[in-house]
Amino acid sequence: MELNTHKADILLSAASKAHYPQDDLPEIALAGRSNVGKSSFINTLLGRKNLARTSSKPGKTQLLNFYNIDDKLRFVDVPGYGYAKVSKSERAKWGKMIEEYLTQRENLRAVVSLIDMRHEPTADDVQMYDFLKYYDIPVILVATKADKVPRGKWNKQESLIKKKLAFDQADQFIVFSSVSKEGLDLSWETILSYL
Ligand SMILES: Nc1nc2c(ncn2[C@@H]2O[C@H](COP(=O)(O)OP(=O)(O)O)[C@@H](O)[C@H]2O)c(=O)[nH]1
Ligand SMILES: [Mg+2]
Repeated sequence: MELNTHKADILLSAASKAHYPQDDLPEIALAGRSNVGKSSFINTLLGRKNLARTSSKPGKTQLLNFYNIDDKLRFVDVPGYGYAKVSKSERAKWGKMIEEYLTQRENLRAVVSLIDMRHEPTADDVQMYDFLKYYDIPVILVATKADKVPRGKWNKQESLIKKKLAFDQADQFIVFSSVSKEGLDLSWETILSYL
């Protein structure tokens, strides 16, 4: 597929399926803990500085953000999980919104699941991965902030993450950095393979 990745823009934000785009363009969703580097990943893939907002104040976005890429593909930015300072009812609303999208959206081709490469996956990370596997949703595991991990430790961190997740070897694992652009080409290649 010929894709002009620079022809990208935010299309709309939605909280429920009544507001999702009404066509059959393929969608790749992005999920991860607040602050894992999700917005940075989107910006890096699209060669933009600030299309998806990056911030050090996590937990702000509470809607699904749909990005249109060259009228051929959409990224769907799922609000980050694991942010402590939200109420129980907010968390429940968030859960319903995510579940509705992930389990009912026919356009969905794969989920890019982002995990901080520096640490062992959290309980929330494991829960998200289990959820995706349970619903048979293809996962692209992106280990973020690789520039903060010495290269000599990459294999060890990869093993640690895979073990904790009971990682399915059928899924792609990508070491990524929005600073060094490590994993950029492989990320695109993998995403395009699901379209
Ligand atoms: N060193 C480094 N910092 C990163 C990387 N990706 C994101 N960050 C930083 O991590 C923080 C959170 O990033 P952001 O993309 O907003 O995370 P989000 O909450 O998951 O959307 C910001 O300060 C980013 O600059 C990366 O690959 N390397
Ligand atoms: Mg973000």
